[in-house]
Amino acid sequence: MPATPLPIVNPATGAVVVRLVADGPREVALHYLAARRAQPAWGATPIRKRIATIEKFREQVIARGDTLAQTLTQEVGKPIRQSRNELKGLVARLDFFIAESARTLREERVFSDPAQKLDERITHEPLGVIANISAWNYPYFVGSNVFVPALVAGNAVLYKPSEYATLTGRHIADMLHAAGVPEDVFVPVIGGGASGAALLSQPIDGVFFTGSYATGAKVAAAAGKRMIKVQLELGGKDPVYVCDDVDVRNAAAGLADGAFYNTGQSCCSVERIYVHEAIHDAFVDAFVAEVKQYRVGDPMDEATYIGPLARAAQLDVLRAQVADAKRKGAKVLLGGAAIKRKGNWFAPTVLCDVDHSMSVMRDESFGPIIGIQSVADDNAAIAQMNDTDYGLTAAVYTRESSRARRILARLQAGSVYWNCCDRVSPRLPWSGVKHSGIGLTLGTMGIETFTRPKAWHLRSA
Ligand code: TXE
Repeated sequence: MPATPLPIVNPATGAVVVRLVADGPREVALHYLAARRAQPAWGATPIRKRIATIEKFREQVIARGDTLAQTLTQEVGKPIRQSRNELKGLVARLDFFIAESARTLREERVFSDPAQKLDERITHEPLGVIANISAWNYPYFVGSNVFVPALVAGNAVLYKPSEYATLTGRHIADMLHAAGVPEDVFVPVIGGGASGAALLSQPIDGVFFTGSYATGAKVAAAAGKRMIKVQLELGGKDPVYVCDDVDVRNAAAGLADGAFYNTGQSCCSVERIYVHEAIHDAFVDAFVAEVKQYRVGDPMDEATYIGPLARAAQLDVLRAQVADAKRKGAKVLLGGAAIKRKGNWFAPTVLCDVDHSMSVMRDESFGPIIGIQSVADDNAAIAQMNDTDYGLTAAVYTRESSRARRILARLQAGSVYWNCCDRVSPRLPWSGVKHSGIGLTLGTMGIETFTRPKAWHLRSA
């Protein structure tokens, strides 16, 4: 079979950075065999030694910070300051796993009765060889949510970075190997969808995926037949409701950042805003004023806030959403079209007079575009926020905590926010409902998830 070329393209310029070759079925099978052979010794290594490799990996991330940030910006178009923020966040995430893993995975005695001479215990066994099929929007983050606790728990990891974040993925592999993780225990698999599919055809013990609902459904189908553990972090259409009692300018500033940070390509980017009718017009004015200040331009420039889209294909999705919304009566307050320059550029776009007949309020946009809809009251807001196939995050802005709690309790989402948005904490589980996924990462539950519990019933003679 001929080798599949994998050109790495800078999305800000359209220039080819480097030409690679994707791993085909044969290479993927060899990677799998190497990982299978190496896993038992890694699983038998004391956990404190495995954690020590993550401590060394943390040192590498800090020491190589500038190069890592530049590669990320060159490869996915993330503005350089935001690339550095991602790395800072990565270090905080590593700190969490380093501090919590040994305690979370220790052997537990859950029952003991000397009269019956009985002891009941739980140990956490590694799953074995797992596939980590990852995304490009926060490649250091979303990968580390999986491969760090998976390695600490004693698994071998076949890591497939997104084809849009391949160079970033290779940096991760270099740093882990330099930190002492054996090369056959963390194995990068380079390529696109075909390499991912080849990985799924190997007799792996689990698959942990971040990406689109459409691909996630294929991954789940492949895993279902094989009865292996499957975890999916998929898309979102994350809504926010702004109540009538807020400081309008503060709320507008926070939500514009939530919608446009990372050029609107975060898992938990704000994708739709519902505003109480009493403050709707004032909020829209403040929001548009905020977005107008954002600097669009070369992502390597320190002053840039909005860069190109990582994937050219998304330009058509955004164009179609704007055209559909305009046809159905939406008003374009800002932007509304691609920017004519080399690379994948779309102008920051704000739409009002939108409703749920429009794709922009129901389908994932994943770009610098937002619809703002007026609502009559809290009940109307809740109904609209839940009117979607997705359920990753949802937020409410209000001064009143009891009102916030009442609303948040009724929202169908894995994470809910009061007076904040677009936020992930290593201490809290990260999960979605409906088409946003199954399973979870992060929190101590996100460490346990890479193990299977073994139940010990011990009766002494
Ligand atoms: O996703 P894909 P893409 C959403 C977002 C984005 C859209 C498409 O809306 O615009 O998905 O992004 C691998 N078997 N999110 O194209 O196709 C692929 O190589 C096995 C939201 O990046 O789902 C990559 O490594 N693997 C999300 C990974 O799957 C396959 C973050 C994801 O690719 C495969 C990213 C197959 N048949 C995208 N086909 C979030 N939660 O933030 C592809 N892959």
